[in-house]
Amino acid sequence: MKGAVWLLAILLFASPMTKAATYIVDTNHPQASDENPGTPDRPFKTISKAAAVVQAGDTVIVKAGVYRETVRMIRGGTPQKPITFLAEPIGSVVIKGSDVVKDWQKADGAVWWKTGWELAGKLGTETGEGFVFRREQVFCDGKPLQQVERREQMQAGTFWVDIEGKALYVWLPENANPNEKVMEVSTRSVLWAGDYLTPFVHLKGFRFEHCANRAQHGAIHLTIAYGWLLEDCSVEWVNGTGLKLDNCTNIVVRRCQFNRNGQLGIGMGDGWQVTFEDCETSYNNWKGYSTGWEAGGVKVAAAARRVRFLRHKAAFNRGSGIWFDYAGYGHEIIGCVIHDNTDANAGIQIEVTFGVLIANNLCYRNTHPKKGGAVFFGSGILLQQSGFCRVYHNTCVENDNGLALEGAGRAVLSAGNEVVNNIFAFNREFQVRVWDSVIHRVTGWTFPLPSFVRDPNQWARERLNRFDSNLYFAIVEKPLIEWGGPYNPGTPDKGQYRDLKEFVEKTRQHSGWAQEAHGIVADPLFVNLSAGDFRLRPDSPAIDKGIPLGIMTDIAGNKRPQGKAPDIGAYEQG
Ligand SMILES: [Ca+2]
Repeated sequence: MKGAVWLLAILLFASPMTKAATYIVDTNHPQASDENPGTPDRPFKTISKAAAVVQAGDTVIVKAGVYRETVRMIRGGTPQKPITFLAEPIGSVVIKGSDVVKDWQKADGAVWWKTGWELAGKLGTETGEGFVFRREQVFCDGKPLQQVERREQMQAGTFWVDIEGKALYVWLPENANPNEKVMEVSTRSVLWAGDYLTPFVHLKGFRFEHCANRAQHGAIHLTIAYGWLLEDCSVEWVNGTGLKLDNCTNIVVRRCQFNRNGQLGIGMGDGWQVTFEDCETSYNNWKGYSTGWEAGGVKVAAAARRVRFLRHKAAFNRGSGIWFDYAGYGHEIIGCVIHDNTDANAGIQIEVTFGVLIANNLCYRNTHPKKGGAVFFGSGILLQQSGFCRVYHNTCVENDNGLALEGAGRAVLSAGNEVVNNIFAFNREFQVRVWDSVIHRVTGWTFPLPSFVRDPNQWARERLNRFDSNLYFAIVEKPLIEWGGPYNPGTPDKGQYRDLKEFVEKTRQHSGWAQEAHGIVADPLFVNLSAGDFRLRPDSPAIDKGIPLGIMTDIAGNKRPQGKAPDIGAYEQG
């Protein structure tokens, strides 16, 4: 016994600096104060206080409540000793960018106002329509009011900011009195921030709301940060972007929702080794930012490398579901469900990006109004000036176009893409649309070949894009494939094809090898098309018609292949 006490004393004495601390934050505790030591009996009042004192290896437990503050990390952890912030219980801690505003004065009629209002001035030169230049948000009992541009546009359910007069006006639903409601107005431009001085931070179970961030800025905003883990968090009803990762590396985001944000769910610029697992970005861009600029579910811009979206959901956004744009490579989009996005360039949009694996995804009912003639928009999957992408085992249904591949317009060529074992069915315009002036005359390749290109000579020969073993079906009598498109100067196989026989023959005549030698045209026989159940019926013609590609599971996690060969599409039925 005595020996054990001595051993304990020696251990404590030998490593006094490595003992991890646990701090408690509990804003609703009667004794809560930032002058406290952060113990259960004498907890901190704010999360910011905990962030100011934590060291590597420490844990901060935040108790249920609303926290109206910005947390800026000062120190970080290490791989072995991360700093952990834990909401207890999960989902009970709401970090809000809004403040409660009281003492409204009556202006006239049902309109009330606050004078001396100076929050957000004009925010810059972002493109878009409507009120994208301002970032106030007003919530009445948790429900957003709609912003109007001029006083005379006010009606029940709206607010207006008089910039020059420095006043905030509200007109509540049912002409209610704001002094009898909980009125929250967004005032903080970031809610949690970290950078290269604060690596290895874990956040678990927090909700973020009401941030007055501008477009392209995240309510959670990390700059050159690394080693962060976000789990079971959500960001909703912020003015700009939910989560922004600027040049971050080795980040994991798991089971988080970034929904109902003004511009974008998730934004990234540069960075590498970032994984999103089982996350969601839906109902974003309610402010109406330009969807040709940056808005919708996800946009990963600039030279990001190896960003992975696994089992991601992106639905009902105004804008593309997942958009990779410019000079990135090595990404993966696997097992995702991307649907009902409007004003969507595509469900999955790959722009000037290389070596992306796009497998086992469902892309359905994504649409675009196509004002201005970008006819390849509204596609389930869109590859623009992108190369060496592998598009395997996807199911693209009821979009404007199933898959579009655009090659012209930039110096970079769309070449070396493989589109194999996909279902393109019930899309309204074309099942596959290849708009490409270069597909038949590929010239120099300026990017290094991806590592999965084992035989450069073979790939040099096949720098043409390869389509094979896809299933096509249209309900109306119209061409399935548009091949060549108007950019094309005219090659023997350019044209619109209603059946694959002619397509196989024409492409074989032109290039010496056939596209879609194993393709089929048939109703895929989904379990329930109108209910969005795109599993295959036992009598589906897609069963066992795929080419083995090394994709060992399907979208539901079932083993692939089963039976004699892989099934075409996202599901392996048997
Ligand atoms: Ca099979």
